[in-house]
Amino acid sequence: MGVFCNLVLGALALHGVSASPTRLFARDTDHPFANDTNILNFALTLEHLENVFYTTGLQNFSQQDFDQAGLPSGTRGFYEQISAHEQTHVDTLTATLASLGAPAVQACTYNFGVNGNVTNFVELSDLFETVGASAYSGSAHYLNKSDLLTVAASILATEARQSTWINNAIRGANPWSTAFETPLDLNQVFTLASGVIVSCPSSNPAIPPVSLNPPLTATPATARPGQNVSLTFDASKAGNATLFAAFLSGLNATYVQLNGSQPFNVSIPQSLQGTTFLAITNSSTEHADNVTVAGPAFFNFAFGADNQQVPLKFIELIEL
Ligand SMILES: *[C@@H]1O[C@H](CO)[C@@H](O)[C@H](O)[C@H]1NC(C)=O
Ligand SMILES: *[C@@H]1O[C@H](CO)[C@@H](O)[C@H](O)[C@H]1NC(C)=O
Ligand SMILES: *[C@@H]1O[C@H](CO)[C@@H](O)[C@H](O)[C@H]1NC(C)=O
Ligand SMILES: *[C@@H]1O[C@H](CO)[C@@H](O)[C@H](O)[C@H]1NC(C)=O
Ligand SMILES: *[C@@H]1O[C@H](CO)[C@@H](O)[C@H](O)[C@H]1NC(C)=O
Ligand SMILES: *[C@@H]1O[C@H](CO)[C@@H](O)[C@H](O)[C@H]1NC(C)=O
Ligand SMILES: *[C@@H]1O[C@H](CO)[C@@H](O)[C@H](O)[C@H]1NC(C)=O
Ligand SMILES: *[C@@H]1O[C@H](CO)[C@@H](O)[C@H](O)[C@H]1NC(C)=O
Ligand SMILES: *[C@@H]1O[C@H](CO)[C@@H](O)[C@H](O)[C@H]1NC(C)=O
Ligand SMILES: *[C@@H]1O[C@H](CO)[C@@H](O)[C@H](O)[C@H]1NC(C)=O
Ligand SMILES: CC(=O)N[C@H]1CO[C@H](CO)[C@@H](O)[C@@H]1O
Repeated sequence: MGVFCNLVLGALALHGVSASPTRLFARDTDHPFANDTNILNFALTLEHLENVFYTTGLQNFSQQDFDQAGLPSGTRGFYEQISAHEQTHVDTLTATLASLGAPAVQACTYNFGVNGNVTNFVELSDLFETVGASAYSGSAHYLNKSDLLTVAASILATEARQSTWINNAIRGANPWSTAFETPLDLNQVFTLASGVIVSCPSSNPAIPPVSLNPPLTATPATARPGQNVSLTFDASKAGNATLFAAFLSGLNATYVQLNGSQPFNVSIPQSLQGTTFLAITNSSTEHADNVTVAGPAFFNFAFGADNQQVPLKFIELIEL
């Protein structure tokens, strides 16, 4: 998976590009086995990942490491607070599952690819918080009990604040993307997270609705709106269906039909800004897991107060 960090502002739709608002999700039709305990375990899987990431990251990186990398004063202290929040999220979801009489997943083993470089840690934290907010947004509609929805919404808001602090206060870019966070469906989230998961305890309860999509590789990593990316993925299960590059931004999806053969060349729509996910679908009107063929990939088209492109500080790209 590539994490791309660029931006541009634009307005005009391109030829061959259609934009449509995301459908309002209908409950349980694309994941008929999703239920409250499965979705809580799905969320807990992500919280464990974040918790281990911050706990071990703060063990690995001293105040001096943060200072020497030129990170703003107070950065490590705020990361300590985030780390405590993630532990609390783990504890709360675990206790909630226990109260429902359900087993809770345990932490897995991970390979974060940080390689002892604190700027890689910052870059990945931005990805995890952003994907976390998208995961809660996209899975909320599977929850059945309204009090669980309140817990999920409370965690979602905190993940989004953490993401804002990282992208804006540390990295000098936009604190938000559009008027809406981008909801991701279950397999889409798991596909992104799986890049760092090595293995999970065999005792973990299965999460029946969740599986992996084939990964999507988009190059060059530095492409931005108005520029082309070259897309490759395993299309062996896609049959002869016409495929689309679905750029997911807020509640909008912009579909570009793929022609010819791999690698597909696609121009990134000018109108995109901030966090954008790119999934390959076999539909030009919807983009839930039941029509996702590969991906998503993650882009961060960073912008400033004047809506113009800004570079992200400290690191532009990390490959998982
Ligand atoms: C693929 O072909 C369709 C139909 O001619 C066109 O609208 C679209 O822009 C093409 N896609 C690319 C990436 O060139
Ligand atoms: C995919 O699932 C959604 C509900 O999440 C449903 O509205 C849609 O009809 C499904 N699409 C297909 C092609 O099955
Ligand atoms: C949702 O809750 C209702 C009432 O509590 C229950 O009848 C139904 O089976 C639940 N559905 C799921 C998918 O858990
Ligand atoms: C959800 O489904 C799992 C099986 O995947 C089952 O063990 C569990 O009891 C179900 N939970 C609820 C709340 O229905
Ligand atoms: C911290 O270092 C340990 C030991 O090398 C490693 O397993 C872990 O993934 C690292 N964590 C982060 C966030 O860099
Ligand atoms: C950390 O990675 C960044 C981006 O690849 C690089 O610019 C920087 O020199 C690295 N720092 C160290 C201490 O290796
Ligand atoms: C795909 O198209 C080829 C050539 O038109 C055909 O031979 C093949 O059966 C088709 N495959 C499927 C899964 O429809
Ligand atoms: C959705 O996309 C269209 C076309 O790019 C754009 O005009 C519109 O402002 C977008 N809406 C939102 C809510 O982002
Ligand atoms: C960029 O992609 C478009 C299709 O979206 C294609 O028409 C154009 O030739 C490509 N440009 C380059 C420089 O590859
Ligand atoms: C579309 O993709 C989904 C997910 O890979 C697959 O289950 C479905 O069969 C595909 N539909 C068509 C018409 O190719
Ligand atoms: C055939 C073709 O147009 N290839 C291009 C696809 O996109 C990449 C990235 O922009 C270009 O480097 C290729 O030349």
